[in-house]
Amino acid sequence: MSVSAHLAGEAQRILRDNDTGRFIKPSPKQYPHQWNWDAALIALGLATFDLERARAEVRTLLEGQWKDGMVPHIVYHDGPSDYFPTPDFWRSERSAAAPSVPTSGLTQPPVLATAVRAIVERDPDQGAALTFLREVYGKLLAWHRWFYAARDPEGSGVVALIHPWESGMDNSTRFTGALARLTPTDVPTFRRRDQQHVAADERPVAGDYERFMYLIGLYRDWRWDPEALFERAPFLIRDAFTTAILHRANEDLLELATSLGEPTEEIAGWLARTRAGYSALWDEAAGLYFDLDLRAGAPVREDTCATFLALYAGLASEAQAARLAEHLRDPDAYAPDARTRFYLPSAAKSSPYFEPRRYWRGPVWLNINWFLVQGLRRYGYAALAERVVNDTLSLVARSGFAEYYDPRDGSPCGARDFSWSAALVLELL
Ligand code: 9YW
Repeated sequence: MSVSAHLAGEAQRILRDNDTGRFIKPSPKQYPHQWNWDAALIALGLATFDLERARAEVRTLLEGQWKDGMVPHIVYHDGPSDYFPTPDFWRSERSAAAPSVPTSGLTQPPVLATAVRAIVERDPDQGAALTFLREVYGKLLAWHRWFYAARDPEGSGVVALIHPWESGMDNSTRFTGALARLTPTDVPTFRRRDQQHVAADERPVAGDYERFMYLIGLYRDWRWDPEALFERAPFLIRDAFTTAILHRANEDLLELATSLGEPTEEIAGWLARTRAGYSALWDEAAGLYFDLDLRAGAPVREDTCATFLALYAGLASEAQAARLAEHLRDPDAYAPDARTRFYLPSAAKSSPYFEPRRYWRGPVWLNINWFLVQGLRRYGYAALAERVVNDTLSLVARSGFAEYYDPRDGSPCGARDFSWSAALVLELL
């Protein structure tokens, strides 16, 4: 059997093993509920071999959608487990917009419309594909509308996060400054449970975790009201990463609208708004995109993998893309050298905060590699894209489908048999 046939078989096995029947868990033990962008990436991988199962994953995620359009970051279909936060910690029922199924009160990067487009376009039965699309289209549109209304009420074109968890990159080095400025008071009582299945030095430090809980405590007191959150949240960051994913998802949503004969003006307006606003994040001297910390009133001058998502979204000019590609080839920043052997460390090696095994502060993540590959191909950097694909496949071949990997030696970190790692390898093969 060829190496790729073997990897594909293993990847499909992991997705089947993590399938609870209603949704696919991110991993066997660590994350026993349905996560938002995990579900979208999983659906994308499922669409390579089982379209019906891919559609089901989208439907179950959307069961958690709030009445105001937000698709939450965790949906607890089966109630509590040994994962913390438990459903009751969020107090989401304090919001009139919450659905009947228990969910978190935050959102996550909106990859879903991109996955839905793949599911629709790959279906040989276009009649069935359009029936499915009609069922979900309005929900996707409502979520994107919520993003622009709730998280960019000022119309800047760049959406803001109220919690690091919303980026999906919880303890990224780009949040270190903003988190350090918080003084947690009245933190709800909690007991961390994330270290029971994964080594403590591969997880966020205690100070970060306390701040994550502090923010949730405030927001649940404010009944998860989007206006109050935007006005008062002590953590408010206009995020280059989420905005790039949203922009790309809007390109996909526009295509889907066209195939249904739905109006496209509103989506075209969002695309124009983000295209105009995103350029404000570019720092010409550094040659990088930086988030904007609205509470500090200053750019977040941290070099992380998030900067490359502008390529995925088509938001960079040719000249900006060339600077980013040059940066990718720099061994002091991201390129493999004597210190690291694999693309793409999640934070630049030159960052004082770089930690090669600690979660989002240095390890390689396969979803980030997948976004990067799409972006490099989009701008014609085919050789660099192939290098990232090869690194991704050799990580999996040597260390299995881990949650993340140490870029120095490719050893596995975090959970094993991780669903989006499996799904995205199916996409890349
Ligand atoms: C946690 C499920 C989620 C991902 C996030 C990742 C992590 C949950 O796991 O967050 O408890 O730390 O950071 O991106 O969606 O895989």
